[in-house]
Amino acid sequence: MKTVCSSLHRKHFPTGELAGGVLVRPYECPERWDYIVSSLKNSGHHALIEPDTLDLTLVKKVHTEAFIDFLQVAWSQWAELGLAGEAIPTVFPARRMQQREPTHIDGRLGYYAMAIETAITSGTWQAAVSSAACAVTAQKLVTGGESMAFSLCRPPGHHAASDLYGGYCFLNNAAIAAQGFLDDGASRVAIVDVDFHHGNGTQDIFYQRDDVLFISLHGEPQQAFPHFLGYADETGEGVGDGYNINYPMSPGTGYSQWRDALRHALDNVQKYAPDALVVSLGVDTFEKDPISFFKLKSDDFTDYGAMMAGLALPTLFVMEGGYAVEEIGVNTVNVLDGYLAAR
Ligand code: OKP
Ligand code: ZN
Repeated sequence: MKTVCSSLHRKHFPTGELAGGVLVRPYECPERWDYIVSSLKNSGHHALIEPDTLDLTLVKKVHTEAFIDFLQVAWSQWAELGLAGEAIPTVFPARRMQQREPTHIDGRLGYYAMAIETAITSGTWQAAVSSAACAVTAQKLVTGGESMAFSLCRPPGHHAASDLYGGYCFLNNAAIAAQGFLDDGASRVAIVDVDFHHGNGTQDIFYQRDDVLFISLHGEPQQAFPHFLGYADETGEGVGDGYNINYPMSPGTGYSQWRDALRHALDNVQKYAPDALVVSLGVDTFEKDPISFFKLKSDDFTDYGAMMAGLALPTLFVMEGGYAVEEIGVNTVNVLDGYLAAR
């Protein structure tokens, strides 16, 4: 198995996240990557590949040009003001307010943010680009004939929409990779998002399309971030109607219920008969995850990796969340090893 990863992820290292009313050290931290790399090596996966240069033309099929321009300059525009901290929005275009992009950085941050826990720092853009580059490089390995590949993306991507960042995400790595599969000849791509949080960004990007089936298993929005998307009645729009499927689940959900939802999801993937599968792999469904409420155990990750292999599809695993850092590597590699053993 080949893993595509880049140490440039370290360029994104915000020191503060607003949680519980105080600035805490962000849950989405650089050591997450280190723990995963060390578990990969422990499990005999030594093929770590550097990504190729990211093709921004491909990124622009998923994100707006204005949003990309904003991400590129946000830090320098913030730093020009000589402020003490990291770039965090404070004001939003809420109901009955104008949806016009302001010029001041305070306004621009609020215009493009979907949540405020995610600070922008000097190296955020560079890290986000390296993360998306990993996803596309791994996609090209799969298109080129590898039966599966893993892109160890950091920062994650599934909360990023065409023109929104937040929830630790800037560029939607999985969506960009799915678009890459299509551009390289696939007719249909399925994305299964097993991160604890709803993949609002990915859903939104493909909501009106039938060439990408998006399926998400997640904590119900009434109780879980991102709170404003992820209900079961969101099924797609226009030609995309029927090509978006959500499985929201309540606090305390354990593996037997979660597994039933995944079985249902994978049956839907099979009916769709895609040319490739992208798995948005978050392991924050783990029982000890500090910000989530599902109860999966480490062995359950092996089991569902094997279920995914049953589809026998060219498969790209894209790293998303997981915040029980000491177990993040084991849980992630369990999915990959479960997949490989069952193939
Ligand atoms: C990113 B990914 C919970 C606050 C949640 C943001 C979570 C972002 C998760 N009290 N804050 O989907 O793993
Ligand atoms: Zn998550």
